[in-house]
Amino acid sequence: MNSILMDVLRGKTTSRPPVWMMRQAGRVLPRYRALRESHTFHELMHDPDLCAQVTLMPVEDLGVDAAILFSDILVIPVAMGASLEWSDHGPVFTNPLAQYDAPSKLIHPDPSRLEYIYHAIDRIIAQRNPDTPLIGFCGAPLTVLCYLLQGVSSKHDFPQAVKFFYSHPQETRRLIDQVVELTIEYALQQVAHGVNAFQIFESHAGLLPEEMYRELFLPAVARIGKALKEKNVPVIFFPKGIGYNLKYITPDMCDFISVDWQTDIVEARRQTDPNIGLQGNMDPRIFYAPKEVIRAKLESYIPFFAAHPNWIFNLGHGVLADTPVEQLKWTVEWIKNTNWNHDKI
Ligand code: 1CP
Repeated sequence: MNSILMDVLRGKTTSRPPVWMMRQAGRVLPRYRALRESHTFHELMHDPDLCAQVTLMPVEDLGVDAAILFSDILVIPVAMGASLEWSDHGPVFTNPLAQYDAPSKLIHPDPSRLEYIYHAIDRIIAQRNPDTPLIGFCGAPLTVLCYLLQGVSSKHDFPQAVKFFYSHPQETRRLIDQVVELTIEYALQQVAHGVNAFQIFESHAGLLPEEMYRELFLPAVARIGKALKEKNVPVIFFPKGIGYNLKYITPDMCDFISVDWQTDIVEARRQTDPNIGLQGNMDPRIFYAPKEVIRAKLESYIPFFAAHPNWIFNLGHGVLADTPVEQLKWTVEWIKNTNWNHDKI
């Protein structure tokens, strides 16, 4: 595969950073919005043809260097038996598990409920340009458990889930094991069906005290990362809000860390193991600013890339739904057409 993203993930030095954006598939693209008029989110995920079309759209319409599977981290709670409906306003959990004392007994993992996703991956692999890498993904155990235990939390602080972690430590460990086991099976199936790289989304890493995250949840991420690395698939870990725990992430867990927009990228580089590459971390809200502001931010990454070429351009969290799509296109073009080595000439 002739791919700048795969080259950087494999440790090669390239003339510019690769570019893709979290949540690039769906949300902002006019063609996605048009499809959403006639199809529900559930239909777009479940129909292999539609799923392949939406997955490949950002490569065609934005010019990014990789596709990410169009699916959701919440497919794992669904495959564990959680009652989840996709409403027009997002996911709705009708029976959150934090109200029970032993939710692990109510969970019935059924891997066959994930099979439709592998059919979609087959379709994407058949339809893509062979040089376009496909990124598979899953949610990390803490983030998945937040939804399983509490459902959606308006301020993203998940008080019922956190209360459960403190009040039911044994059950919490059992649930973590159940999530990890199904997630590893899911991740390895994605690899067997052809994904080229894999991202683990820990959107709520900042929810817990650093020590608790490090002791309880980071080892669970490591189990998933190690299983993928054994298959020689590059792993990117996005621990949003992880703070000082960056130093505790080791190269056996992941190859790259996707840095959130709260953290200064130079500081993240200082704290992270030198054998782990970085991805990120432009604030997704910068696209509301005029072009000069965006250009100045992009230019600030040039000396960073010159010093640390193991870097992938991305945002510090997902693209927001009302982002002007022209700004995204302009940014991708800027990254591809800029001379990133002018400091070295
Ligand atoms: O109406 C619609 O079009 C559905 C909106 C939507 C979409 C497009 C949801 C519901 N999920 C997705 C797709 C999705 N989700 C992808 C596919 C690739 C892409 O868009 O590029 C990915 C990678 C995700 C990951 C995801 N889902 C995360 C982790 C990343 C992040 O943004 O922090 C999380 C937390 C979710 C849960 C989720 N799914 C959907 C919503 C509205 C939510 C958030 C629920 C909440 O408010 O907590």
